[in-house]
Amino acid sequence: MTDRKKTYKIVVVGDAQSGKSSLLFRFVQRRFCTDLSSTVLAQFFSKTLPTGDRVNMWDTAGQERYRSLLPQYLKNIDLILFVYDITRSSSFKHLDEMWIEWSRNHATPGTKQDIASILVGNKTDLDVVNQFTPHSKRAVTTDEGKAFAAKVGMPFFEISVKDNKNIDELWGEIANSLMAGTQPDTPNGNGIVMLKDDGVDMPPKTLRARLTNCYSCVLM
Ligand SMILES: Nc1nc2c(ncn2[C@@H]2O[C@H](COP(=O)(O)OP(=O)(O)OP(=O)(O)O)[C@@H](O)[C@H]2O)c(=O)[nH]1
Ligand SMILES: [Mg+2]
Repeated sequence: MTDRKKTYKIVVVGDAQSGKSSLLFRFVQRRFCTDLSSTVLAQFFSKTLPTGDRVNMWDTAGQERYRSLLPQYLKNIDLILFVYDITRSSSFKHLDEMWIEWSRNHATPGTKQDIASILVGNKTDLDVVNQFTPHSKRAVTTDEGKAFAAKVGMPFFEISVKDNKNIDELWGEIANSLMAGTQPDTPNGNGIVMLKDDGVDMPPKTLRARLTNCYSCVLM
């Protein structure tokens, strides 16, 4: 046994405007950021688990124009978050029609044999009916989300990044999933994630210069 810390890598994919960057901001900075611009290519976030293990998170651009450049961010990953917006059915359909298969075609596993996946429906705060909004903006029901999650074999969370709803629960699932079954003394599980020519595990200086932002935090 060794007490060397591990480094996990996760990637977040889904349609533009579904709230991927907002979610990672919420994880790392514990706040809802209202003035985010649409992500250009990818952004890097990092957060440390209570065990001291690090979770490096790549937030990818949902806009189609960047798609051909994204596969490099899917190398050596441990977990993928598939995010859709519950108020836009197209963002839900595109997971089924495109994002999941596209990710499986390009992803390669990191510290573990299998890549875990979690389905996330965001913006539940818009599912309200009151005197100002007589109709809910929800376009994808919870049951549809659950049924799809069952079909593709993923845990499912409906969240509101804005209202901080289910965010800790989602982070808990991510942490559990990453820590489950890790072999501390195997070559792939010894806590050292090597930079590889064909992949991106940490933002190297050249790449960092091209990224719009890099965020890091050591809070759980
Ligand atoms: N009401 C509401 N709006 C949200 C929520 N999460 C994100 N948004 C808003 O949705 C818009 C898109 O959020 P982003 O986080 O930039 O979306 P993205 O998926 O990163 O988009 P791309 O970078 O273009 O792929 C922004 O205006 C956010 O403020 C939420 O939980 N509720
Ligand atoms: Mg973004």
